[in-house]
Amino acid sequence: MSVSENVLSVFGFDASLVAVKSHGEGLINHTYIVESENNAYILQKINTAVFKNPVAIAHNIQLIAGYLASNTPNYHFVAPISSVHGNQMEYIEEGYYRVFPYVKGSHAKTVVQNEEQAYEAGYQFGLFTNALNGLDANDLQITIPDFHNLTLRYAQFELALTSGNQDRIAASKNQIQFLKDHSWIANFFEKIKSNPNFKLRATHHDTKISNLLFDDHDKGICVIDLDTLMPGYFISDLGDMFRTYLCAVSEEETDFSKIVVRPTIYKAIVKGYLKGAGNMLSIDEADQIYYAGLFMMYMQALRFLTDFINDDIYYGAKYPLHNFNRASNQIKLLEDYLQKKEILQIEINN
Ligand code: GN1
Ligand code: MG
Repeated sequence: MSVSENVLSVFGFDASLVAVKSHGEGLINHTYIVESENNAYILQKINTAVFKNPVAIAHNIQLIAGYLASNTPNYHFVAPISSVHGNQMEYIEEGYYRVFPYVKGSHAKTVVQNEEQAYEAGYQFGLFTNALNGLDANDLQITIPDFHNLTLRYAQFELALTSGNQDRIAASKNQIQFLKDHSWIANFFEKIKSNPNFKLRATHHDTKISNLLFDDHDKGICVIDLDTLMPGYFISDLGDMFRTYLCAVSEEETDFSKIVVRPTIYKAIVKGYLKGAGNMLSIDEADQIYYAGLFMMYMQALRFLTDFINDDIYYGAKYPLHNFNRASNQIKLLEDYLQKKEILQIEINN
């Protein structure tokens, strides 16, 4: 997909003076880098099949930009650039677009290579939620209803088993059985939802490593991609770090022998997160640090397998077994994580 001259001009770019290239590996939005002679920008087209109310995204970004500016003015926040009409988001040719400045001297990573990077990411995402601790999370709008509602994700999985592609259901027999056998992970989430000591917080909901910008010394500069910023529980952010950093290979890996949880990375994430979070977590919340990983790995396995059974309607697929493989990958990760429970808990108590 390419970007039209019209879209570029709404954000003040002259198509003959900029170079536009696809950027990043996100599954949902289309992201481009726009380079002029002296500057670079990130242009994004929002996927409106997923984000049905893009105006909610713009509302949230503006709300927290204002909140951070008055409460923690030193916090590095990347606000969108206004269009020639003065808007931070524009509806052009049946699509919603926005532009961010490219943060100079920054780079993004696709995998966590060492403990220092894991600590730094944990720290930055903890700091982010902590900086917004005083904001009433209910003032944020919901950009994707029930996004991390594991109860609903389980119900969607069960529905797919009755109405989905029968051949794909048959091919997924083992994965389906595994997910059913571990439905206690979904049941436990119900306890969390009804526990008043679990606070609804301003939650990022997509803490993969490429959503943190690093400087040349591998220190974090700021978190990016605030489309799924909504009220949520801390287990979403901490859990997605476990899900995406603990293993040296990603959810795309199909050689499952490489899927191994690294306890030292677990310890580094937790240390960093708790440092950034300060004393924000309640005792009940802090008791569920390990559960955060179960929650996110299990949910992602459910989502990938459900999508495979539903003929890839949500994520799409680069090859026929793509979502099947990603689900199997996440199940393998969850198995190793379950098996290492004791070791991981010893790590954080030391
Ligand atoms: C999607 O598009 P991306 O990669 O930022 C998804 C996340 C999943 C992730 C899995 C809005 O994120 O929830 O964890 O894929 N985002 C949405 O790779 O569904
Ligand atoms: Mg994202």
